[in-house]
Amino acid sequence: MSSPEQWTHPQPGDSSAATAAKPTPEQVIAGLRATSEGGADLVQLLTPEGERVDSPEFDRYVTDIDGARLRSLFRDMTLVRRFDREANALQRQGQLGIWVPLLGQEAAQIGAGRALRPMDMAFPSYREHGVAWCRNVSPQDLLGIFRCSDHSGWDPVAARFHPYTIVIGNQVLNAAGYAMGQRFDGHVGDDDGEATICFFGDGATSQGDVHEGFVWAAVYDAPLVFFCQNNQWAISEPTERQSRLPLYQRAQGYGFPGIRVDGNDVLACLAVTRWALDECRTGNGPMLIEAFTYRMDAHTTTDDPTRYRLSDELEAWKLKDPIERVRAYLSRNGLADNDFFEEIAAEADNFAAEIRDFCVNMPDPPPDRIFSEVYAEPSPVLEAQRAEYLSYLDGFVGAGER
Ligand SMILES: Cc1ncc(C[n+]2csc(CCOP(=O)(O)OP(=O)(O)O)c2C)c(N)n1
Ligand SMILES: [Mg+2]
Repeated sequence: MSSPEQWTHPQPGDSSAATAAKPTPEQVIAGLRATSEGGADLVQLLTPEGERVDSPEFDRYVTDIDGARLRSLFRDMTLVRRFDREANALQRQGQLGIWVPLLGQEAAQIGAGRALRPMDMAFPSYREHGVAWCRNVSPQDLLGIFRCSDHSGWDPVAARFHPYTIVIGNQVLNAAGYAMGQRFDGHVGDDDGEATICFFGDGATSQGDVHEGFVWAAVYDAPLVFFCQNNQWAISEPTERQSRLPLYQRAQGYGFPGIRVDGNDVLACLAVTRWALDECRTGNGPMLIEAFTYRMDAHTTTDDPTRYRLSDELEAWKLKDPIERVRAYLSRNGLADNDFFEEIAAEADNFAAEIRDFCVNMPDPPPDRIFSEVYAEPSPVLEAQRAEYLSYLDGFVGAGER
């Protein structure tokens, strides 16, 4: 495969022979495309067909993943997908203001989420419902955000999961600062150390905040795993419009390691993220992981991807489905039978019914909640604002029923 790294770039003073080594238009196209293909550097432990690939480097990070644990990862991915599909349907029925689908990204999120230790901290963007699941943030709390009745229903310190961030790339700065704090507070340096993980997309890598976060984390050796889910699209912009080289290679320019993992392979994502977190907790951070995956649905429920991408691309990625390859592996190796798969399907159905019931009956939060949840301590100014707002609301017909 032709890739940008293989080309000879003319330097000042180069002879015309060197200039003649400029890439042809075909090479340019192939090279740009090379940023959106798995490539030789892709870490993979489970093929799309569900076959185990040996990895001398990463097998040791998943030696504990026996049949039971793999079944558990399968369950995580199945339930999270079911939650996602139910929430998508709820939006279509007017029960949510908007939904941000994770379809196709289950392995990246469950692999990374299950690699975290309790004291590690995670900073999501807005699509990380699978990581939220691993941090025990309830799906009901997520629904509050998308029903627009809540900003964030969980305690980020207790959950070790920061509120969702919609401003692209902004959480990278928050995470860099947090990880620098972990280092300054002496929580890094041995196997008991802490680490931080920060999730963002391929499009976010073009944001200044991400660049600044990379610089700060690098020069302060922050214990931070940058976890980029390259789902090939930033709304309607393909990855080729974000970078001339594979995203994981960006890390080199900042002086820390970058690695590309098959983002549809839950085992590889688990192994690579465990490795990267371990490096960070023992003082060798930061690290960049590019999880190579695909957004199988729309960007959000307000988007129509048929306007900018071809359906054959989606069809090709369906063959790399993150859940199906685990199902194939479990079945082929006699680690799960039909009863198991039926049990999980039934659990997913019940879970979806619970989600639906909760969502349609979700109470609106009391109107003064915005005054009680923003600052740690009340203040006279805040109290005055609260009183003024409540008396304003009392002026409306039916206010007494509140
Ligand atoms: C600073 C900023 N600019 C623009 C937007 C609008 N916006 C929302 S999502 C998005 C694309 C992000 O793509 P990517 O980083 O690849 O993440 P993905 O949605 O694919 O997970 C954009 C441009 C925003 N939310 N914040
Ligand atoms: Mg993207």
